[in-house]
Amino acid sequence: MRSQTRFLLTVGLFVLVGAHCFGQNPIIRSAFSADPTARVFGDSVYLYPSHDILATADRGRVGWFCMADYHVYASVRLTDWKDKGVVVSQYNVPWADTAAYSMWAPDCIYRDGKYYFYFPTKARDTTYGRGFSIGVAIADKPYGPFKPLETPIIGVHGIDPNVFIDTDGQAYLYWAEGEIYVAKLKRNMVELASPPQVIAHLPNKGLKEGPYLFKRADKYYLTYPHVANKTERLEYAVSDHPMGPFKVDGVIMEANAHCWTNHQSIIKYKGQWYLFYHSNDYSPDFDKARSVRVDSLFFDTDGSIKEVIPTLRGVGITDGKSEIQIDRYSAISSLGTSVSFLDTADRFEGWKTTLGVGAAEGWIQYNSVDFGKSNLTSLIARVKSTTGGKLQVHLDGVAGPVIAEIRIPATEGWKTVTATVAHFVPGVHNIVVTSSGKAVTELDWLQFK
Ligand code: FUB
Repeated sequence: MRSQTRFLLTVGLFVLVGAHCFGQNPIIRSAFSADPTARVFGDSVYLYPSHDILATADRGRVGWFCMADYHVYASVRLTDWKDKGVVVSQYNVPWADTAAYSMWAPDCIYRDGKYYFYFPTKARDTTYGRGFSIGVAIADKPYGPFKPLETPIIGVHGIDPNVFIDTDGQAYLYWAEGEIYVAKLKRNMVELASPPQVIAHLPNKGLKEGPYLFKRADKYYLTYPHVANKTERLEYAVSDHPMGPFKVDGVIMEANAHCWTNHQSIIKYKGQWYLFYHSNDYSPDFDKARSVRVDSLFFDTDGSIKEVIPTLRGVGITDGKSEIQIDRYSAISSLGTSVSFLDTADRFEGWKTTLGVGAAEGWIQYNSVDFGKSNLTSLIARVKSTTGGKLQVHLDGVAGPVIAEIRIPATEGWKTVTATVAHFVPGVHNIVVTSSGKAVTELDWLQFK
């Protein structure tokens, strides 16, 4: 639903419950986003992704990546991402080729009171070399305004910059150009302090790009997308030193057949590790229009990274009083339930769940809903069913107690109906919606009151 009423209702709700929603994947719902670099600055996480747009005959190259600028997003809870606006555009980079639309994967890092934003793009003339150069823009705040420098970093050619500052204060720049490169940075963060060197002992077959290095318990983890088979999967190698030698250690996330690229960053925030990555949720037929996701990441006792299985549910606790987008499910029945776009002409409208598909009873589960402490007595749901039907909401499992029954009158269009909450149980719970009978019913969202 995209009416002014819904907008006002949502704004009102944000004010009331404090924007405690949108923890699900993808996390950026208003535009395409890719190549996410997440950074913890102060008490917030700042997200610096690439910004995919669609190329047209007079903008970029149709069928290829097209990126003109970068936005930064911020969140404290990782469940509500605020777009803080454009930080750098190809039109305000003095040396950039504005016909290139090649503002690929960026990074941002803090040092000595300044925020340094690193980005690759193509230069207008070949003085800096052919192909991609890497530029820097500097700001006093993580959301800008960023001022791009007059020239790119001299001596660096390639894409996907990543900067790491070690505990001894030495900064390193990583980037990709077929291989993954590293060089020390001077204290000024914008000049190389050592010649570029290739990071050895990484897989020698299949493209590697998107380096992102982090340190944990004195080990340096170099993570990178690698085409081990047909599309990119996220892998990592470990070392005792930021420049290597590295030893390949495993897979962080398996390849996704629908999206050729993937691109990662890993942060620890409030005691939990998170993997930011991308897929093409809003653009299933064109994988150069991507969307950023986040899932939790865990380590084994030996320090190895446990493989992350991508989820739609994502991270964080969803406020029971917000619109619960149950189509971003934690689990779903193999029969009787399906998830599809609400409107294929405007996919940013999001998704809906259909239950009773193929006359089979189905279910869908959504984890970690916070009911709070005060009594929630009713449930509203946005639903549709041409025959009319009934849905049941269970607590903590398909066999768990039914806390509400949603009766749906026969309707051609979407309708908001109210149900009584039979058994209120405070705290954080998983909820399961089941179809009752064999009627086909559609559910957009539900919300406790
Ligand atoms: O977004 C353009 C390119 O695709 C990035 O620079 C690569 O890492 C890949 O994600």
